[in-house]
Amino acid sequence: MVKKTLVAAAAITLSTFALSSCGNGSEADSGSDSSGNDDGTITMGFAQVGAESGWRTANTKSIQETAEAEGIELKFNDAQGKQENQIQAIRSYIQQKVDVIAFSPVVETGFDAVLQEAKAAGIPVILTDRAVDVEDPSLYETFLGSDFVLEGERAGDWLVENAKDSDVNGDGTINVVQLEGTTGAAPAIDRAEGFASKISADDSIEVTASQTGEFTRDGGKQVMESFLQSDDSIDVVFAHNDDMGLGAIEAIEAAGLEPGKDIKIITIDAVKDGMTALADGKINFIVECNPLLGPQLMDLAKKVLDGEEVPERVVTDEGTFTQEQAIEALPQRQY
Ligand code: GZL
Ligand code: ZN
Repeated sequence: MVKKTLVAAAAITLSTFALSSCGNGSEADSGSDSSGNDDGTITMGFAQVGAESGWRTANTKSIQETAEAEGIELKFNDAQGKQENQIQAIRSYIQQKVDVIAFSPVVETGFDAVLQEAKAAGIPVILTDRAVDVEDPSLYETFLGSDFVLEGERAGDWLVENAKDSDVNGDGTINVVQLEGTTGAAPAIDRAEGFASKISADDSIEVTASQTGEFTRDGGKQVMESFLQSDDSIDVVFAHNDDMGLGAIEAIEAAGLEPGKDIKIITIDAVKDGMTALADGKINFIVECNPLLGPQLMDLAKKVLDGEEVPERVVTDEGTFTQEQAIEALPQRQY
């Protein structure tokens, strides 16, 4: 199974390079109408995962606002987290003969057939946010999004560096419970992999329980309630996104414990509600995952339709935040 891996040479860090297009002499006709519409506007079909988290809301807003600003006609579908809905939406875009299809695959596998249909219809596909595992890498033009393994590694690195303060109950082991993202989704698989690879450096750190909270606040709360019922020695929660971490905070407080102090919390995303909890000391560390993919997506779509070369993968540039940094950064945060 050929999995599109991060091609270091081709990976262009979003914020430091403008997307270099090594045109194939198409400059001459770059003014040509690059879409099926006679008035030259581009029609894009976008199949979104759902509206499960603050990250997703910000991601959708960025895509819709950028399409509007750039005069791209956007057909948009919210799959409510169901792969079959996403596949159906892509099929409908093929029937409507859109110029380009973009989507964030809810899970990594099961898209080969519908992507073959798009290819047969001559409609280019751009992946955003989440990757797919496909046999034939020509089934999509490029992938624009984060390096989720790196995000998990950054979370693990922080815990290793802060291990001594993280054994809250002082029993000599750092007992971690993990709130996983959607089962089978690239961010869930890769963040868990990155985190595990880094904490293996310190054998006093152990993930004693791990379960999916579906990237939602409610899911995180329910799973954390069950963890707290079965284990009274939890030191740390590693949540694959802020929303599940915020749900865990509710469960921890309902159990009469102080989040950020009695139980340390590490999350990923850095959306406003997460950063606010971090600034308030209820979360201890957040790894950023940038949802503002709209501008780069529309730029890539235009280049693809103009027959220009685009990198196989465009990795977003992201950082991390401590409690002090969150206090600093909050006023400027866009989402
Ligand atoms: C990550 C994205 C994840 C976010 C979650 O790029 O796919 O899905 O981390 C969202 O908040 O639900
Ligand atoms: Zn402990």
